[in-house]
Formats: sequence, C-alpha cells, structure tokens
Amino acid sequence: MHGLKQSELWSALADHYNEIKHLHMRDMFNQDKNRFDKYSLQLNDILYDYSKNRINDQTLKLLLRLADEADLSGWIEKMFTGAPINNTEHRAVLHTALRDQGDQPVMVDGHDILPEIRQERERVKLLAESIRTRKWRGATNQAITDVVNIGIGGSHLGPLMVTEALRPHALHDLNVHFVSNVDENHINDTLEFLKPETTFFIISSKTFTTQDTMVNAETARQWYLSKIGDDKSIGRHFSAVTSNVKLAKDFGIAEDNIFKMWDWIGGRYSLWSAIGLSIVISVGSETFDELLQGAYEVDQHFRHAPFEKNIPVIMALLGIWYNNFFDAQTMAVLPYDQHLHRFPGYLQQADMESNGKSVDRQGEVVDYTTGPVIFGEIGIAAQHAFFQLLHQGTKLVPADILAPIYSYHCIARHHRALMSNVFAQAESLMRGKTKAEVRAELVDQGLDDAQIEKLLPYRVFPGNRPTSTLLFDTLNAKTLGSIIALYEHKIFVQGIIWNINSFDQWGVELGKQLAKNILNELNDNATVNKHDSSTNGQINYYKQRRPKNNS
Ligand code: G6Q
Repeated sequence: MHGLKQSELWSALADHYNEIKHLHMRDMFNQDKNRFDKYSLQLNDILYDYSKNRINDQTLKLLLRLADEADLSGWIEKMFTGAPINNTEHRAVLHTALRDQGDQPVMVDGHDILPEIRQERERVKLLAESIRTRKWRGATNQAITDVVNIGIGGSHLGPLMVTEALRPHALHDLNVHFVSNVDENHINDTLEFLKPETTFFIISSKTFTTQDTMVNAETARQWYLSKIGDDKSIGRHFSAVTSNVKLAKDFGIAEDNIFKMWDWIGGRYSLWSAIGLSIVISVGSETFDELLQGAYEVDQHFRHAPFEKNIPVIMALLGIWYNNFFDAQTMAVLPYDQHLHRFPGYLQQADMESNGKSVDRQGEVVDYTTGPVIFGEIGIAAQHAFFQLLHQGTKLVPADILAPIYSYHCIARHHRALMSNVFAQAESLMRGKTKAEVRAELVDQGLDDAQIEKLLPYRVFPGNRPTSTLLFDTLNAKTLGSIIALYEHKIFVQGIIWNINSFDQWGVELGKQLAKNILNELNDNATVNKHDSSTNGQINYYKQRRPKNNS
C-alpha cells in the first residue's frame, strides 16, 4: 500500500490506538471470559495463543484490513508462483519451492524448477548417508568422524540452529561443527582436536567470494594438506554448496562434491536447500524430510487459510500494531526449550536482514518505522538476566514465548518446573501487580505501614506487557520446520504491509565491499590518510602495533 501512513485505514488505526492504549489486559480478561478461545489458533500440534495482547475485535478487524489493502493475497500468490518479487535484484523468492511436496510445477524463466530441486536433494542425501553409514572413506580409507561447515550469515545460522535443535537425532560418533568467524580462533579451536584423515569440510557460500568464508576455507585446505600432503585426495574431504560452481572448482573441489544453489533462494532462507547438507549429515535424510514436511504444511496454511485464522498473518499484524502504533522498537523471542538456544540468533538475521529497510518498493524513504530490533535468549536464562526490564522497565517489549509440552527425555520434575515458569511469566507480564496486591503481600510478611509505604513503589508491576505463546507437543523435525516457516511468513507479511523488499540485503553487501578496500591498506606499513581521523587513527595504531613483517 503506497502512502501507508496517509491512508484512511492508518488514521483509523491511530484513532483506535488512542482509544485502547489505556485499557489494561487484566480488565480485558476479566470482562471477556472467552478471550483465550477467541484469540488462539491451532495448526497441527502447535497452539498459538495471542490472547495476551493489547487487542480487541476492532483492533483485529482494522489490522486485517491492512492485509487486504496491501493485497497480501496477491503477493502471496506472486511469491509462491515465482514472480520476481525481489525487485532490486530482479529475482524470484522461492524457498517455498524447496519444501514443496506437491505435483504442480513451479516455473522460473519458463521452466519447472521442482525436478532440479529434487535431484539436488537426492545428491545431498546420497553424500550425507554415505558419510553417516561410514561408507564414505577419506584419503587413508578411514570413515569420517567430524564434519566442519564453513560459512557465515545465511550459510551458517540456519544449519547451526537446526542441528542444535534436532540434537537428539544426531549420531553419537559423528560430530558436526560450524566455523563462521574469520577470527582465527574459531577455526583453530575447531580443528585443534580433529584429524584431517577423518574430517570432512563443507564450504557453504552462495557466492563463493565471502571473505570470512574463503579465508577459513583456505586455512582448512592448508591444514589438510600440511598433514596429508596429497592434493588429489581433497575430493574425499572437501565439498561445496554454492551457485558459483566455477570458483568452487578453482578451489579444488571435485565437481561431484559441489551442490547447487540458485539465485532465487536468499541466504537467510536457504537452510532447506543444499545449504542444509550439514543438517542432513547430522540428523539423517528422513529427519530432514520431516523438517521440509513441517514447513510445507505451514506453506499450505499460509497460502490458503483465511487471514483471520492464518497464524503468520496474525503474528505479523500484531508486530505492526506494536511497532507502528505503540512505538515499540524491539521484540523479544524467548524459547523455553534448551534445544532452541540458537533460535533467537537465527531469527535475528531472518527478521532484521529482511525488514531492516527504510526505502520502499518505489524507491521512496518511508515515513513510518519498519522492522523491529529482535533479541532473545532461552527464556529461563533471560528471566535471570533481562526480564527485569520486560517487567518494570520504561520500554514496551512485546515477546514471543515458545515452549514444548514434552521434552525429549521428559523427566516430569524438570518439565513441570520449566512450564510453571512459562505460564507464570506470561501471566505476570500481562497482569502485573497492583499497589493493593503488593500492600496485602507486605502486610502478610509482617511489615509495618512505614516500611510498606517505602517499599511499595518498587514492588508494583505495571503489567499490560504483551506476549504471544507458541506451545508445541515436542520439538521434532516436523514441528521445527513448521515454526521456522511461521516466522519466515510473518516476516514476509510485514514486508508487504510496510511496502519494502524483504529479500535484498544491501546493508550486508556494503560490509563485504568496505572490508575488501581496507584489507588492501593493511598489506603494507604505509601510513593511511584516506579516511576520517578516527578510522585513519585506528588503522595506523593497528599497523604500528603490528607491523606487517611481524605477522
Ligand atoms: C543472507 C545474506 C547473508 C549471506 C552471507 C553469506 O540472506 O545474504 O547473510 O548469507 O553474507 O554469503 P555467502 O553464502 O555468499 O557466502
């Protein structure tokens, strides 16, 4: 919707915000006993409870109109059918095709891409299964015990998050490691305890030019060659996932070990492609198929469910409600399942790289705020860290809570303790604690009036802090696939309503370009003076402290 802020609907939402902003959710729950039934949705084993949000029927009605006025249905069809909706790069956006289980063709540039996707997936599975079953032999005829994925950003965060989340499915005698940082500590710490004879590398890079990844890949190759000394055997120990087959071949990787990526998959949406090779090696191809199935079912839900029953649409609209009307600048993601400990980091990239944009699809600077700052942590850990600010700080931080009904081992004592926190935190963020409640508590504790008056202000909790909760049966691959896809589509919906392109990342490209230029300046001892005084100062200080010959 062009001129979003000037639209009648936007004014109606702003007026509605003024009417509702003083209402307390505690009162809303008291007045409407059906709030939970009304404002929760279920998809397979996932319950989405959004009743603890500062909304009523009118809010939803208006927000849903935002989706209609932005022609969300039209955009959804454009995405699923391969229209070039990534307008600044003239590309289709087809991560949904990677998990498509249907038989309808998905056309890009006049040809159906499903056969090549499926063919590439079979190749990935063949390699992964041969490593898992110890059929794949290294240069000295030993089986592989360690796999190292070298990649960064989208070629790292998704596979890392998923392999951690599906840890219980991993083989005990096959370790999968991830190296992303160009800081030598990362690769050195990883290789320190590995043997080249039993190590297999995956160089994951769509472009095969990303500095961090290529420097690490070169170090890995040198490490391998320094111990094995046989260039030809590299084919037994190195693979690549890339859309730049030529550069991967130039690096020395055998063509059979190169897996394709396509330009219609964005890095942060690529874990479903061959970029997921490390996942398949870790958890096996059947588990990977379940991950795809879970995502596919959400794709179907997103494409066909009416918006008022469409979980990603509701998630997105609530985000817009807080972001644009309550002026909330952040959003917290709080998984209570330990295996989701990399989920906040993953989501941070997925959301912030997609919707951290300030220019709309027509090239105009927007006059409204777009993507929020996403942050998060395992919920229990966060309770003992930053929940203080969520409960009593001056900022409104809407939060998503994710929790399993069953953990893998399901020791009831642990799990009930965990869930008591999930329910208690969401309840108290919503209800808060009034002066009267605090006073009664302190009277019970035997404090006198003077002591009570002194303590009272600090012990009051304003409440009215929104949370949405995703409860799922257990964190199996299918459910994980569904959860990831819910968030991917939520991000998409917000991008459409904000009229921005969620699928480019010029901000990331800038970093790649700048570092390349300065790298040249670090290659000698000459004084640098091309930059501002701070940048010159830092570079020259670095060069003095670490002259080139003193490597
Ligand atoms: C993701 C971004 C970015 C990218 C990395 C790695 O959507 O484009 O995070 O994934 O910069 O890029 P390569 O895979 O090309 O090395």
